[in-house]
Amino acid sequence: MKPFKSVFFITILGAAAFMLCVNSCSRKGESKRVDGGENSAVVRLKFADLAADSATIGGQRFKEVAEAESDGTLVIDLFLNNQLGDDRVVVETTAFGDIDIAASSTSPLATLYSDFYLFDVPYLFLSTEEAYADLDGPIGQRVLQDMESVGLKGLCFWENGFRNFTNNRIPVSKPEDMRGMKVRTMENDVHLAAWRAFGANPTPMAFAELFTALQQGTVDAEENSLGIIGANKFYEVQKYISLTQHVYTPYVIVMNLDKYNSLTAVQRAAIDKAAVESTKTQREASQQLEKEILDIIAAYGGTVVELTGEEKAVFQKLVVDNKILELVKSKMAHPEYLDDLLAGK
Ligand code: TK8
Repeated sequence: MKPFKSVFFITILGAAAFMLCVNSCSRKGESKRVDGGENSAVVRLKFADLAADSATIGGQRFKEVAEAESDGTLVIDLFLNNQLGDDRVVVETTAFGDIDIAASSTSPLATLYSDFYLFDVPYLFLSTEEAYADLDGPIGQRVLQDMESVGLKGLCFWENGFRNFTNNRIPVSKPEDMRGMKVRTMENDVHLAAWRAFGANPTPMAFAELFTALQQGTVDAEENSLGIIGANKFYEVQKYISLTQHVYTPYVIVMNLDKYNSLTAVQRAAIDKAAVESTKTQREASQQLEKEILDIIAAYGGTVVELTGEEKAVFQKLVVDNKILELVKSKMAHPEYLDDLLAGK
C-alpha cells in the first residue's frame, strides 16, 4: 500500500537526465590467477564490505557460496567494516578495477548512476515487504542490469533499512522540532532537498567522517538505519532516536564488469548464486539486528521516540508540497521507472 501514491502522478517534469559515466576509466584487470592445483586456476576476488553487522554476515555468506559453487576456483577475500574505504570510494575503485566487488548504499552513488535517485524518494516504500518486492521485481532488476553502462555488474540489493532521525538535543517527532538543526545527510541532492523541506539545516558528509562529527558536535543530528546506528555506536553520541522511517535505502552489491565477464560460466553462476543466497541471509540478519538494537539503545540510556502514522504523514506532505518527486525525476536517466514503480508494475 502506498497511501499517497496518487499524488505522485500530479506532475511529470520532463527533464534531461544526466549521467556521469565512470566506465571510461574501467580497465581490464589483469587476471590474478594463481595455481590452485590440478589444472584449475584460482581467481582471488577482493570484496569490500560495509560497517554493518548484517553486511558482515551477508559478506561471509557470499564468500561461502561463491567458493563452494565454483568448486574452490574462486577465493573471496573479504575486507570488512569499510576497511578499504566507505561507500562511493569502494565503488569507484571497483569500476576502476582495483577492487573486484563492493557494497554501498545506493544514495552516495546517484551522481555516478542517476537511476539510484529512485530509492531516495522519501516514503516510497512503507514496509520491508514492499521494498523487497520492488527491488527484486522488474524495475529493481532493470536498474541493476543497467549498471553495465557504468562498467559495473549490479549483483543484488541487500538491506540497509529504513532510516531514522537521531540528534543530541531534544526528542523530535515533528518538523518544527528539528528546525535549524544541523543534520548530516548522505552526499545526495535529493536527501538535501528533503531535509531542507523538513526545515532542518542539512550538511552532506561521507560516512567515514560521521562518527567524529557527531562526537565533536560539528553536526547536531544525522539519520540512519538502526543497523548502522547500532554497529557504529551512534547511540553513544546521539541521545534521541526518532523512528521517522522516512526513507528505505538499499545496499547494492556491484562487481567490476570486465572481471565478471572474464570468469568461466561456472564461476559466473557461482557469483550469481552467492548474490541470491547472501541477499536472503543478509536481509534476515538485518531484520533480526534491528529488533535487538532498540534494547541496546534503551539499556545505554538513549531515548527512542516512536512516531504515529499521523506524525509521519506531516513529513510525507512536505515531500509532496516541496516537489521532491519532480526533483527525483528530473535527475533520473529513466524517470519512467518511478512512474512504473508507483503504478505497481
Ligand atoms: C555505510 C553507509 C551507511 C549509510 C550512510 O558505509 O552513509 O549513512 O547509511 O550505511 O552505507
